[in-house]
Amino acid sequence: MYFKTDEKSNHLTFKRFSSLFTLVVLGLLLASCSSDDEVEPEDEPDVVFNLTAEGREFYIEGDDEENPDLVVTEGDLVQVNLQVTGGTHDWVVDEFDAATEQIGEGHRNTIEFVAGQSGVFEYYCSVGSHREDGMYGNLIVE
Ligand SMILES: [Cu+2]
Repeated sequence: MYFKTDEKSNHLTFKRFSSLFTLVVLGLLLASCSSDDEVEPEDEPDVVFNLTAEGREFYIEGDDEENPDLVVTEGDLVQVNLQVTGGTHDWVVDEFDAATEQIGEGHRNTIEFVAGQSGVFEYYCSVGSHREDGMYGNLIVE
């Protein structure tokens, strides 16, 4: 008789403890989810350019036009994914403080910036004399 009661109360205590434990775990999960949101408030880009750099040219992936015009709309969040398939390059637009890292063959680097002003702006590669050698094109913000 005594044992039974004790067992019962132990069981109840365990039940309470386990539901409390579940609440704590849930709370922690929720807290980690919301803090993730704070760390990465990244918006979806409005425009994505997948660019390849090789020699003294940029190309849009899947197209062979050299240093093509890149056209966006004023206010767009622009994402540039640069992939280097030969040499070392970067992709820079001074007016928007947009610059990838200088990366070597086989590497990729992604940046995002807001095209907050309309006009025609030069994008270029800032490595060595690449810009003078013709490694530039137009970012057209309409
Ligand atoms: Cu370059």
